[in-house]
Amino acid sequence: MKSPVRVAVTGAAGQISYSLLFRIAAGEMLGPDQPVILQMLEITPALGALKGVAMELDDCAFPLLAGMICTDDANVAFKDADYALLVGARPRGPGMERKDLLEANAAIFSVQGKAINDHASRDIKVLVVGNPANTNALITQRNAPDINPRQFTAMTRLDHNRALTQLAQKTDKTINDIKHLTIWGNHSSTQYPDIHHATVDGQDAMGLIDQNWYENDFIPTVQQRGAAIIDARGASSAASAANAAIFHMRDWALGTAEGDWASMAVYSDGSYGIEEGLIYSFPCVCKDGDWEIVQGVETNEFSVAKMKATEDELKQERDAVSHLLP
Ligand code: NAX
Repeated sequence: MKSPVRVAVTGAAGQISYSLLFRIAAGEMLGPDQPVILQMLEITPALGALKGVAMELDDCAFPLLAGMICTDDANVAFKDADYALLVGARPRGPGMERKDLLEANAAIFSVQGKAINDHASRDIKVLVVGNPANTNALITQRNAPDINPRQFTAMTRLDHNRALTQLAQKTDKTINDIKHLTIWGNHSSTQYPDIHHATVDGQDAMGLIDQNWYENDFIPTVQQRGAAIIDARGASSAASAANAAIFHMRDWALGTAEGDWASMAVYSDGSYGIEEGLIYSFPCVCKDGDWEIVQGVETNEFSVAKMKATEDELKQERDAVSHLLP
């Protein structure tokens, strides 16, 4: 058995974490031979609820759960952390403008970025789930100047998984038949789900569907899926979001499937003309605990316009909080 690694999870008493923590402790994120110590962060009023979650984790008697810390202090939660899943965020309240939401979250994620910078393992892998995820990841990264910016990512895997299922259902195949699908850009309604390079059972996906379905059904369905879940369930996606976080981290740590790629919002190096330094979702391949943006994916005029629109939104989000960035 390996020695335990430390996994920090914020928003640990929230609904996503209620699914996420149990799957991490069961070994689904880092493998069946990797013990974990869970370092769970919450705001002070939620510490009671967090204690209940910790009691339930105890009651699962997970063989891989080597320890737990419950805290409202980010410096404690991120101490020596090897992995961090930043789930907790400020939700949009009544009458709150987008700018207010960005600023409220900037306050949270700058504190957490500093705590990561000062206390976490130098090799930490960070995934931001809390919305607006890409810009929250950017704020976290900018507040952690001593850590390589490549170690800060945001989650578009839920969008990727949603797109896989929509395409599988349309073509009467399974998700196992689909490869090389990409979510570009922001985890928001401007994201661009791209199937121009996707194959379904070895055939070009675009040859199996018509452009009208692609533009007017598939793309909006994937973009608006979060709102559709809220309408149906009366609450936002939780188990599927936790599942996507597990897949993102598992692939980053243990590698993407042979012959395929995954969508990850990562630190842009200027690939595909996307401004350097934005946290933008690209097709990525992971190996040996590191990710690489897949190069040479052809983009037609339709794709370039959509990739640009979501890049523009990310620039606007960044500019709205630029006065708070170090
Ligand atoms: P909940 O409101 O159930 O839980 C959030 C938890 O975070 C709460 O317990 C709250 O006390 C805690 N929290 C707030 N501020 C904190 C801070 N400064 N430090 C530590 N904890 C803090 O929300 P949940 O449904 O779990 O969703 C969490 C976040 O994920 C939201 O921002 C949501 O918008 C986002 N999502 C992101 C998705 C993605 O694909 N990237 C999809 C699902 C989800 O909508």
